[in-house]
Amino acid sequence: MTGGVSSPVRAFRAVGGEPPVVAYGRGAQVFDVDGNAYIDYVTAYGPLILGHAHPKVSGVIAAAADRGTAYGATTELEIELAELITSALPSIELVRFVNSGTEATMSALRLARAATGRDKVLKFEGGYHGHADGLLVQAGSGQATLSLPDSPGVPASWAADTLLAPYNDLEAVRRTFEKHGSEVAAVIVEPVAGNMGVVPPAQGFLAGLRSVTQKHGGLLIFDEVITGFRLCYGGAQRLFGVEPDLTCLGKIIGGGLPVGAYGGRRELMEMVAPIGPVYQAGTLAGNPLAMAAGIVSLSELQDPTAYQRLEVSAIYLEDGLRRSAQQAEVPVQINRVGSMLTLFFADSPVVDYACAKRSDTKRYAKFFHAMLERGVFLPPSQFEALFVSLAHTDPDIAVTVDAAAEALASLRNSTSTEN
Ligand code: KE4
Repeated sequence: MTGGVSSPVRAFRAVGGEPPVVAYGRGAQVFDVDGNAYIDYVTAYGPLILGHAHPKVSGVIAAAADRGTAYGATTELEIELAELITSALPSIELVRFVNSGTEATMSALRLARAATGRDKVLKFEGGYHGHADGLLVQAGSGQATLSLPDSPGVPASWAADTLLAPYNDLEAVRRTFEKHGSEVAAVIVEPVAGNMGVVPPAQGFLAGLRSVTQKHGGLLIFDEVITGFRLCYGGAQRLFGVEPDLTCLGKIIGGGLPVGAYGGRRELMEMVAPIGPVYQAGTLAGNPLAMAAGIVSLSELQDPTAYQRLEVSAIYLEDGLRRSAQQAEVPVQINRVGSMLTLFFADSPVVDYACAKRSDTKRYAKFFHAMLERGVFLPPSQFEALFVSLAHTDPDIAVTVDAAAEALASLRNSTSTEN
């Protein structure tokens, strides 16, 4: 396997060292093949809001598998998950399931280009929307970690059709639209950025994107692959009260199995095959195992206390990390929205990718390993989000905060230039 991984960020290239091989997970913990236990805040980069191997999730997957794993035909499970999604996110009148977040954003962009007859797309520096060609232009996440501003193999013409603006810079977006407005098919945005580390939208930013796209006839696409059902049951669009034209989903809606989805207004989604001419397809799209896992995950999240419990746990963690950094006199910035957060080794607020990149990534690497040695598995990159799940208990967070206090204190005496 290239790099010994199935996805680059898992190789620990940004933090160094040999990544553990995981044997199994249970609740808030993962266990490696050497028997080491870790309190896990990677949570598979977002899907596992219920924690690892939740008995209800594992149970429905087993039951669905007993009946078969794929049919190449519609099942009632797809219809049930589609109904859960369309009722949770009213901006989605019709939805199409795919197998990953990448497929969801790639398909949504193809649809936006078809619907508008335009080619250009605007994304944000540090925004990551999967690895479809046109989106690997100064992407965040792995790209930011590997500091590959543009991936080789992406045709120059694709880069030319992808416009960039700094996240939270509405003026830059307006200027770009003044110049290219008639060519822009869509703006695609993470309504809360998770792939430059967590960066919340500035006041008015999302509403501003909504009005500038409406003014120029482009579509607004919310990439809610992370934020969908993470921040609240209706996603970021409910939390911030801004309705996109198209929404991309993934992660949580598959309960840890391969899934993605895109959806929006009926007249847009009816342009997609087999009703309309925009082609998109997938052998295992809507497969019964992922649908069953997604249904039970969303059902658990309908518990009215679920998001409150996540908020209380995340605040407990954020406060503990902040206090530990203050005691260690290590300057950090903590950005948190709901149960996703990032601790940046930075002196000033992180409001966009340029700020995030000024973080002391060497210090993050030291912190990461100091925490791993103490049984806490953080995302192996400064430019990822840390996720709290419903399985993280107060004792788990207390252990995490104690480990952070020791880890940060050990950093105080070492500067980032030391090896
Ligand atoms: P996938 O193709 O990895 O299922 O989804 C792509 C994607 C799309 N949109 C957003 C906002 C995303 O965060 C992602 C994937 N996230 C990354 C890291 N945050 C997944 C981890 C990985 O690449 O291994």
